[in-house]
Amino acid sequence: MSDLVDAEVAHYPEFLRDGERQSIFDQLRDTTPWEQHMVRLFGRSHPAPRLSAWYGDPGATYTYSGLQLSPQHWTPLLDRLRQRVSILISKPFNSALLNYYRDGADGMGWHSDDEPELGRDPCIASLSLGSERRFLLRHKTQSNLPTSQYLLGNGDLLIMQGKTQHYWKHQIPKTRRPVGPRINITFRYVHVTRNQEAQSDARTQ
Ligand SMILES: O=C(O)CCC(=O)C(=O)O
Ligand SMILES: [Mn+2]
Repeated sequence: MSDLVDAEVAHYPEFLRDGERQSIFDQLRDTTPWEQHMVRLFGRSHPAPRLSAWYGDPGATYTYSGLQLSPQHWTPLLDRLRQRVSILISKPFNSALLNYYRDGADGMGWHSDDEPELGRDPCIASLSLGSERRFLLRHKTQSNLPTSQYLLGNGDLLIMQGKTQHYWKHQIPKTRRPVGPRINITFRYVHVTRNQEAQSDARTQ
């Protein structure tokens, strides 16, 4: 566990075994229906500097940057990874956001994973594959606290829980250094409202 104030962050380097990482990366890169979502920045819509896909249980709809994402069905691979992470930390997950950073020109700006459907004190489990990238955390109000950095390498798991999303923002900065592709999976638990459940029942009947 890190010693960051107002946060619970834990880094598990090499959570995935050396012998499985490449094939997991290849499968995710080649079989995921990647899309370039639009994101809103200062009131304007832009193509996100990365490719993404949303997976989850039926009804685990997620609103992200003003977008309503309906989940793809779990693949056997993603379901197995979800179970391994769940067993390690004894937490359930019903959805996953996949992000594909093709090179250093791709990244993700400062944000918190604090959408209302994630509820209070969400547990976010982030699994990284491929090239190592810097992951930064910045306190929202205490500007005297230094930015905290984790190097997320191939097969690493990072858990953020407790008050982390309330007090801290995080980002994957773009870089001019030559870096290869990276895929990140964030497992999340989306609280499905009754209304969404009814909609999803209606669709599956
Ligand atoms: O790529 C990462 O490590 C972080 C991804 C992230 O912050 C997110 O999907 O919300
Ligand atoms: Mn995030």
